[in-house]
Amino acid sequence: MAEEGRVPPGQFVTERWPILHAGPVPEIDLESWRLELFGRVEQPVQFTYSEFMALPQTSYRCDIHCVTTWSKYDNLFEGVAFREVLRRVNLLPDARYVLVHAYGGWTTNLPLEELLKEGVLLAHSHNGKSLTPKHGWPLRLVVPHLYFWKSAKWVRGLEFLAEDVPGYWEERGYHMLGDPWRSQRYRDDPEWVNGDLQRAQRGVFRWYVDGER
Ligand SMILES: Nc1nc2c(c(=O)[nH]1)N[C@H]1C(S)=C(S)[C@@H](COP(=O)(O)O)O[C@H]1N2
Ligand SMILES: [Mo]
Repeated sequence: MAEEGRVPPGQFVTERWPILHAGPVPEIDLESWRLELFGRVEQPVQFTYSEFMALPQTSYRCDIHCVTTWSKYDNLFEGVAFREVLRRVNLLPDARYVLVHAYGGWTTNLPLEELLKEGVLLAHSHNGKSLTPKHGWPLRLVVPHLYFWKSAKWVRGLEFLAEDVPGYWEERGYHMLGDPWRSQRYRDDPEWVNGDLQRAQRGVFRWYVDGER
């Protein structure tokens, strides 16, 4: 039974976990994998995979809401809280935004304060299993309270910025914040053509059948 108010406007609930991304799944080697924190910081910081995995681990259960209208309930993500990662870097006082960089060159932008909220993780596991490459292995961002396109897969860098700059989908018309409860799918600016954007996303949309790798 659907709980009243659990699904944001315009969303339907699926049991499956669709896969959406632009471009191919990047090939990543754990030996050379790094997570880099850079930009408006006193000193850039890098983690190797083992250094990252040695950080305090946490888990968070959440619903996820994709802008293409599917929602999936009860996802248990495991990883390191964004707040915990942030403790390892000294930000300059004007750092207000983050541009998240993925292997393969994809990006997404978020206000820093959104990343400090509860449940924001850099996750390596979902429902007790390591993420599959298609879902962002070895490490993805999870921002449960925003549309799921903000949850970058294959994260390699967090760039701290003084000004907000649009990432990959945001440049193509998606909202700069993306709050599903306020239906912030597209940028308000009439200059952004939503039809083209929807066609572009349809091209990368895949249904994932549970158990398929
Ligand atoms: N690196 C990267 N991360 C990405 C994307 C992408 O194209 N590249 N797509 C985003 C979008 S639009 C969605 S809805 C979610 C989908 O995650 P999933 O494939 O695990 O369901 O990943 C997000 N993270
Ligand atoms: Mo998406």
